[in-house]
Amino acid sequence: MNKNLVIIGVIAVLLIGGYFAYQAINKPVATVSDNQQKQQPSGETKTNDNQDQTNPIVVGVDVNVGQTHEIIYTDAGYSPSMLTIKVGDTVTWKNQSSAGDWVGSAMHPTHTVYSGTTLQQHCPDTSNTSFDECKADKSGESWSFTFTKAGAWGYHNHVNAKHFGKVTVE
Ligand SMILES: [Cu+2]
Repeated sequence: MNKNLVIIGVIAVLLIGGYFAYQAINKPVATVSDNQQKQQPSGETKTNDNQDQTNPIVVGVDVNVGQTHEIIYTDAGYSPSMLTIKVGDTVTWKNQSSAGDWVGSAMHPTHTVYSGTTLQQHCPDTSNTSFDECKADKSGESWSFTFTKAGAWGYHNHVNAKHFGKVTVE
């Protein structure tokens, strides 16, 4: 009798204790996770909306727009004398020499290599498409040309042809 009562008592204590322990463990956890699950979806939705709105701007930045490169002309010549650029890029020659600078496509004196036309045929080059400045600029002036053809394009100073350089367009 006593043994049975003890066993029943132990089982009862374990069941009751286990029930309260189960309630104590699960209730707070369930409440916290419920609150987190209710809060997070609205927050994540707003974050995703913001990312969707900014993505097109990031793609726009990646679009290749023609870059501008500088070549300085001094009494020593062109620097850099060799330059590699991309199709659509622009090169600006800045005359910091004490004399004139007339940037002209190879070969001197005809300037036919880039355009296929001679200096006499394409100057004055009002459309600025023949890779020929068509006049000598003065110290402190500059001239820009946008390359639309891939290739290795030699050039020189038409009024001082010992100064020359090359623009490689990829
Ligand atoms: Cu020339």
